[in-house]
Amino acid sequence: MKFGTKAIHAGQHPDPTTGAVMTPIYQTSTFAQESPGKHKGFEYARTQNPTRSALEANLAALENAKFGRCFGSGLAATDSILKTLKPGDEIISTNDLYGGTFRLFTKVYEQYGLKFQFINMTDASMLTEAFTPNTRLVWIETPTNPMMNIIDIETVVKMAKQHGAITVVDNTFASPYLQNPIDLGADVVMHSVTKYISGHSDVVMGFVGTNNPAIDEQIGFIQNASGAVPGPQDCFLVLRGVKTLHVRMDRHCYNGEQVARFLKSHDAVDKVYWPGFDDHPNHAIAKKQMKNFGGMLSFALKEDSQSKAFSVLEKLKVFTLAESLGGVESLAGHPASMTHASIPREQRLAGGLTDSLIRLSVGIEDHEDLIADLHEALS
Ligand code: P1T
Repeated sequence: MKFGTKAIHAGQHPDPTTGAVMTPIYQTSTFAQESPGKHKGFEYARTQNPTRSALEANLAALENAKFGRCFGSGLAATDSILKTLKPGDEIISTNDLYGGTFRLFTKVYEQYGLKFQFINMTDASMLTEAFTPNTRLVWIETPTNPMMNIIDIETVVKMAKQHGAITVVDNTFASPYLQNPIDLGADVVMHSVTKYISGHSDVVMGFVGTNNPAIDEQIGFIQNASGAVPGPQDCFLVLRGVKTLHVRMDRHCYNGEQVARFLKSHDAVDKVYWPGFDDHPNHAIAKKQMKNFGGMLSFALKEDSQSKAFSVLEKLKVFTLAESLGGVESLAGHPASMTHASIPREQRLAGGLTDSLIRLSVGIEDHEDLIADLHEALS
C-alpha cells in the first residue's frame, strides 16, 4: 500500500459496535472484565486505549515499522528510549539538535550515569573515533534543528552495528512522508508528533517505532511503567491530522523552496540553510535519503546581531513568532534565545547557530504572501 492510502486507512476500521467510520474517542480510564483477566484486550487506559492503539498502528505503518508506541510529548518518547539504558552506558549524539533533547540528555540523564558525546556526524571520521566499548546508542537528528545539516543514516547505522550499538533517528523535521529511517537500517525511529504528523499546532505528542520485538517490549514496558501516555482526545486529533500528511508535506516542500530561493537572493541575508540547494554541503545525502527537502529552513543576516534579528521577527505579520514547527501556519523563531537557549553560546556558535539566525517553519499558505511578508520585514 502506498503512503497516502496508509495515512488514511492504516490501523483504522469501522467501529465494530456502531459502524462509525472514524475511530471514536474512547474517553474512559478503565474497561469492564467478565472475570479477572478475562477482557476484550483492554484493561486500563495507561496500558492500552483503542483510540491510541489505532494511532500507534497507523504511525507504525507510515514508518514501515512493525511496532509503534505513542507518548505524551516528543521528549517523553525520547525519555522512554533513554530509560532502556543503564548507568555507564555511552551515547553518541549529533552536535546540532533540538535544545530540549540536549537538556534532557545533559541535565537529567548525565546525573543518572549516562555519558554523552555530541559530535559533527556529517564527518563520518569523527564518528569512528567516538566509539568506545561502552557505546550503546547513536542518536541522530536529520535534518538537524536548526542548522539543517543532513546526516547519512545508512553510514551511521553501519558503523553503529560494527560497534554493537543501536541507532535511533529523530525523524521529526523530515516526517515519515519524506524519510523512513527503518528502511535505511535504523533500529528505532522517533517523532515529535506535535509537528508535521499532527500538523495543526493543537497537540503535543511523541512516537517511538521499531521492527525489533525486544526493543518494542522494553519501550512498551516503560510506556506502561512510567505512564507518559497521550489521552484519547489527542490521539483522535492526530488521527484526523495524519490523513492529510502527504498532501500537506508536498505543499510545505513547494513553499519551502520558494521561500529559500527568495531569501538566498536577498541583500540583507548572509546564508540560507536549506538542504535543497545544490551547494548545501550535504545536498547529495539529502537527495539520496529524502523524498524531498521539506519546509524547514534557517537563515543568518549579514548584520549578525540579536537586535537585528529581533527587529525582523517583530515586523513579520503572516509568519507568527513562536516556538514549534510543522503546522499548516508559517512560524518564525530565534533559536539562540528560544528553542536552543539551553545550549551554551560557545557550543551554539561552533555549530553556526549565530545570534542573527532565524528559523522558519514554512506553512501551506500561498507562497506569494509569505515572500511579501519576509520582503517587508527585511527591508
Ligand atoms: O515538543 P515535543 O513534542 O516534546 O518534542 C520535542 C522535540 C523533539 N525533536 C525535535 C527535532 C524537536 O524539534 C522537538 C521540539 N521542537 C520544538 C518545540 C522546536 O520549536 O524546535
